[in-house]
Amino acid sequence: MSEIKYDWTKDEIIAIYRKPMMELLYEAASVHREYHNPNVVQVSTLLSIKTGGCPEDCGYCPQAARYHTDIEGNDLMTVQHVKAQALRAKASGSSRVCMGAAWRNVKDGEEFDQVLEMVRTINKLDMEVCCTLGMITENQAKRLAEAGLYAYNHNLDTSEDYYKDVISTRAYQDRLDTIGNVRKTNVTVCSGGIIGMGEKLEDRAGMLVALASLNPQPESVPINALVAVEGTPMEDIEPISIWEMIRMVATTRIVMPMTQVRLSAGRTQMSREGQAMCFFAGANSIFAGDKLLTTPNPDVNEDMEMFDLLGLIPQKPFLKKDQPQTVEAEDSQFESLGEKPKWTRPGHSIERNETAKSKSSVDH
Ligand code: SAM
Ligand code: DTB
Ligand code: SF4
Repeated sequence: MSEIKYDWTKDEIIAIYRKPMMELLYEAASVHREYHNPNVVQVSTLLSIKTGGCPEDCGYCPQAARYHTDIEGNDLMTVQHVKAQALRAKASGSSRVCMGAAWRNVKDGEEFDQVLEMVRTINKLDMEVCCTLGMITENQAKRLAEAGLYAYNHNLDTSEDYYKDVISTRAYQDRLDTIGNVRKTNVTVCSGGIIGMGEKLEDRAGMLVALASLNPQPESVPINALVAVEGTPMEDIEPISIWEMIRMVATTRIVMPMTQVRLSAGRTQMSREGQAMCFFAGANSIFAGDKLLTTPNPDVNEDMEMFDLLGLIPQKPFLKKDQPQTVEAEDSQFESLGEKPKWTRPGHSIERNETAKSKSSVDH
C-alpha cells in the first residue's frame, strides 16, 4: 500500500480535482481498491435527539433558531425512544447510529448524562455509536469514550477562509480543538463538510488540506451537498451538479485513502447512476433512513434495492476497529467538571445571515 501523505497543498488538490473525469475516476477507484473492499458500504442511521432552537448562526442550517424555518423543534429524546429507534435501524441493516443535537457545545449536567446513557444503550446493542453534539472539552470526550462511543462527528464544513462567510458565532480553531480533544481518546474522528454553499474550488481544496493534514487523518469524512432550506440564508442557492459531487468524492478518496468517505446530505437529488459513480469514485458510506436530521433522505428500501442492483453489501459493525467497552455511570473514572469553556464568538457581521434573520422576524 502506498504511504499516507499529510502535506497536500491546495494546488496539488485542485490539480487532482480538475483531472479529466476518466483519469480522475480511474485513479480514485484504484486507490479505493488498495485500501477497501469496493463492494462494501457502511450504512449509518441519523437520529436527531434534540432538534431546533440552536443559538448558532450557521448559514446553511435549518436548526438555527434565528432563521425561523418550518422545522419542529423538540426537547432531548428519552433513552427508551433512542433505543427503539436504534433497534429499528439495526433491523433495517444499519451498523451505526449517529445522534445529532442542535447544540453549540456540550454542557455538563443532566442532559449530557442522558446522552451518555444513550451511548451505553446503543453500544450494548452491538452497533457503532456516533455523536455530533457541537464543541466538546477533553473531559467530555473522555466521558463519551468511557460510555462506549465509537465516533464523534464534528465537521470543518468548508475552508477556514470561507467559514467566515458562513458562520459568525464560532471559530474554525474551536472546531479543530474539539477534534483534538476527541483524538485524546480512542474515539474515532468523523469530520467533513458541505459543498454547494457558494464556495470556490479553492475552498473545497482548502477544507481537504485541513482534513488531510490531521495526523491521523479522520477515520470518516462526510461530504454533504447543501440542502437549501427555506428561511435559511442559503435558501436560494442552486443545487450543485452531480459531477461536482463525483469530483469531490474522488479527490477526497485520493488524498485520504484510508478514510470512509460518506456520501451524505443531498442524495434525494441524485440519480442511482450518479450515486453509483460516487461509489465507484470511492464513497463507501451513506446515511440511511427517510430523514437526515430534519430534511428528507431516500427511503431505506429504495437504498437496499440500489445495493442489490449494484451488488453492494452493508458493512458489518466494528470491521475497522474493535468495539469499545462500556463503563457504567456508577463505575466512571471521570467526574462531571461543570466546566464553562469559553469557546470563541468572533461576532463579525455576515450580510446574508443578517438579512435572513431580519426577514424571519418580519414574517413570523
Ligand atoms: N450542532 C452540531 C454542530 O454543528 O456541530 C451538530 C449537528 S450539525 C446539524 C451537523 C452537520 O450537519 C453540520 O456541521 C453540517 O455539516 C451538516 N448540515 C447542517 N445543515 C445542513 C444542510 N442544510 N445541508 C447540508 N449539510 C448540513
Ligand atoms: C454530516 O456531515 N451530515 C449529517 C451528519 N453529519 C450529522 C447531517 C446532515 C444534515 C442535513 C440537514 C438536516 O437534515 O437538517
Ligand atoms: Fe446549530 Fe449545528 Fe445547525 Fe450550526 S449546524 S446551527 S451548531 S445545529
